[in-house]
Order: sequence, then structure tokens, then C-alpha cells
Amino acid sequence: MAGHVYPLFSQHGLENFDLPDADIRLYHGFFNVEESARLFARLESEILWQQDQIRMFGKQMLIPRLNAWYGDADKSYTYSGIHLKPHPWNEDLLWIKDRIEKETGLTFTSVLLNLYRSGNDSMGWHADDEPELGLNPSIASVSFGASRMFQMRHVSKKIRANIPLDNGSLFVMQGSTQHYWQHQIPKSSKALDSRINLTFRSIYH
Ligand SMILES: O=C(O)CCC(=O)C(=O)O
Ligand SMILES: [Mn+2]
Repeated sequence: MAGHVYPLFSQHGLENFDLPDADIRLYHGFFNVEESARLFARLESEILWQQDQIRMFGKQMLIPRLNAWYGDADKSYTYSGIHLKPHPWNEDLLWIKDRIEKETGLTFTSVLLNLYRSGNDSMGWHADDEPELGLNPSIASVSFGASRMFQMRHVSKKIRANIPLDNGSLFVMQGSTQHYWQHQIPKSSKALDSRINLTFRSIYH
């Protein structure tokens, strides 16, 4: 069953997935091609991108991508030993946040941005389960630029899913998903253009 996608139904660009212990859905083309191109260009040049270091195997290593943390001033965030103090919201981020809050009925305090410069940039297996995200984190993930494979694996069952996150898509994870599933963006050997991903989150502290 490895590597299969399980679309339950698909209508008006919305795809639901029949995965156990997961509450996920994908909106294709949530942002249209013009909006996506404009937002990609603006975010790429205006976001204060940085390359953080994490400690792995007892060594300090640069993460294989650039990232940035924006949001409400009092909401800092710690993951993999990286402590991120937020930059204030800018106009583009607030516009995107408003669009996805209206669609999902969720509210977000913060956004983690990742810039994958090529197929060589990646993010390893993890769950978005930091305590400050609350018991059942709601995550809204927006992608611009090159399509990358979002891989999921169940923590105890032998089930995996591969979900391509295309330009302009909105992917939502809710409920118990982070308890039972990990995800990653693997490297790709293809010569890929860059991709920007934004994960909107709510921090409770
Ligand atoms: O780039 C992606 O689609 C995933 C990003 C992610 O998992 C994260 O920021 O926690
Ligand atoms: Mn994640």
C-alpha cells in the first residue's frame, strides 16, 4: 500500500482523503495562477529568510532550506531546538491569512514559512505536535511555486500517502492527524524550481 494517495471524493477542486486517524483535505488552485505568481514573487523578495542551524548527531548543521517565522508579537515558537521570535505580519501574509480563515472557519496566530530553493532542499520526518500548538493542532498549509511531494506515514500502521502540493494549493490538517501521522518533504533529484510553503498555526501560551 506504500506510496498511494487515497482521494475519497473530489469536487470544485476540493479533495478529501480516506486515511485512518487523519483529518486532512486539499484545495487545488485555492489561489489562482495570477495570485500565486504575484505572491510567490513578493514573498521570495520581501520575507526575511534565514537559514537556521539544528543540532543533529552531536553536530551543528544548517537546515536544508530557508525559513522565517511571522505572526502575533507574543507568540514565539520552538522546534528542533530552534527558537523563533516572530516578525510582525505584513500585508501579503494578512491577506493570505484572511482568505484561508474565511474558507476554513479557523483562526491563526502565526505562520512558519519555508523556502525550498531547489529539489535539493527538504524537510525530514516530523509531526507538528509541539505543545504550544495545543492538543489537536489545526494547520493550514499554502504552497506557491514548484510542486513538491508531501509524504505521510502512519506512526504504527504500515500506511503511507503521497500528496503532491501544487502551486496555489491549500492543504489542511486537523483533529488527531498529528498524533498518528508524520510528514516530510523529501529531496528530489529533478531540477526543480523553488517553492514557498506557509503553514499557518495557532500558538497557545
Ligand atoms: O513544505 C511543506 O509542505 C511542509 C512544511 C512543514 O511540514 C512544516 O513547516 O512543518
Ligand atoms: Mn510540518
